[in-house]
Amino acid sequence: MTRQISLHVVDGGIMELIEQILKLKKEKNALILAHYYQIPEIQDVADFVGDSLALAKIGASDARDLIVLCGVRFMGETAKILSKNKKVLVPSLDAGCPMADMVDAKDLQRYKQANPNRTIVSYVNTTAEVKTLTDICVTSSNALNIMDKLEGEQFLFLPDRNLGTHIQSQMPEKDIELWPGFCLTHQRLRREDVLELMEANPSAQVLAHPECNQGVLGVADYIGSTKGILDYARNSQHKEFIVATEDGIMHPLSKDNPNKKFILASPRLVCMNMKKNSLQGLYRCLLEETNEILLDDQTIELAKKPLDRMLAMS
Ligand code: CIZ
Ligand code: SF4
Repeated sequence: MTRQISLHVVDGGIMELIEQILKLKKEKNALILAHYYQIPEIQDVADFVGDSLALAKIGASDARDLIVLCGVRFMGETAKILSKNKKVLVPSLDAGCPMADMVDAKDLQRYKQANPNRTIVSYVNTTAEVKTLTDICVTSSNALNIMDKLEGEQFLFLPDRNLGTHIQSQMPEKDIELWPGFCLTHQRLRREDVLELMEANPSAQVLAHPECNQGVLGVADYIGSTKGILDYARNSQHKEFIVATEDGIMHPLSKDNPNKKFILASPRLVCMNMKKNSLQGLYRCLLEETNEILLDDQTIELAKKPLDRMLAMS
C-alpha cells in the first residue's frame, strides 16, 4: 500500500510530490532541515536551510521529535548526537563525505597515543567515531574564532588540510599539525579556472570556501563558510561574484540577491554525495520513516562533548 502511494506520487510530477511531502511533514509533525549544498527543490521544501552549525543548533532546539536531515551522513549523525531522544532520518544513507572518511579512528587513536599533548581539533566533517576521540569540533563558520580562543600550545587539526592551512596562515604563532585530508569537490577547482573567469569578468569579486586549495584562496577577495559567503554577498556593494564553493549555494545566493550576478567558478563544483538526495528519496524516508541514523549511547555521549564545547564557544 505504502509503495503504491509512493509510486503514484513519483509519477504525478514534481508539484504533487512537493505537496505530498508538505502534507506528510504536517501529519507527522516533522522538521525538515536542508544544507545549502542540496538541490534547490529540497532547499525550497525544507523548514530551514543552513550550514552544518545552524542545522545542528536548530535540530537540538526545535520541539519536533522527528527530523529529516537533507545533507550528508555526518550532518545526520551530528543532529542525532545533539538530540539523542529524537528520531533522525536522512533521505539517502549512502550520502557520505569522502573527506570525513579520510580519517580512520584507529589511525587517530595511534596518533593520540604518540602525541598526548596535542589538542585534537576536528572539523565537523568527521564521523561520530572520530568525534569520540576529539577535544573540540569546529565548522568553517567558527574555526578561526574558536582556534584563536583555544588555550594550549600544540594542536592537530583534521581532516581538511586546506582549511587547516588557512587557519595556520591567520595565527602563525600556533603550532598546528595538519591531517592530510581534503574535499574532493573543492579540490577539483584550479587557480587557472578562477583566473580565466576573473579575466572575463573584471569587476567580479571572488568568494571562496576555505576547503579550496591555496592557489584558489590566494586570489580570493573573501574566504569564508557558506553562511559567510551568503552574508558577504548580501552586504556587498559589488554586483558580480565568482563563487568558489559547491553549486547548491547558487540557489540561496540568487534568491537573496535577485539583482546581483553569480558565476560558479567551475561546473565541476558539484558534490555527488550531497546530490544523492532527491525529492523522491525525501518523500520515501518521511513516509516510511526509513534511513534512521542509529548510534549507540556511548558513542553519543563521547561525541557530544566536543560538539558541546564548540557550541559553548561559538
Ligand atoms: O559546515 C558546513 O555546513 C559546510 C560543509 C560548509 C560550510 O561552509 O557551511
Ligand atoms: Fe564532503 Fe566536500 Fe561533499 Fe562537503 S562538499 S560533503 S566536504 S565531499
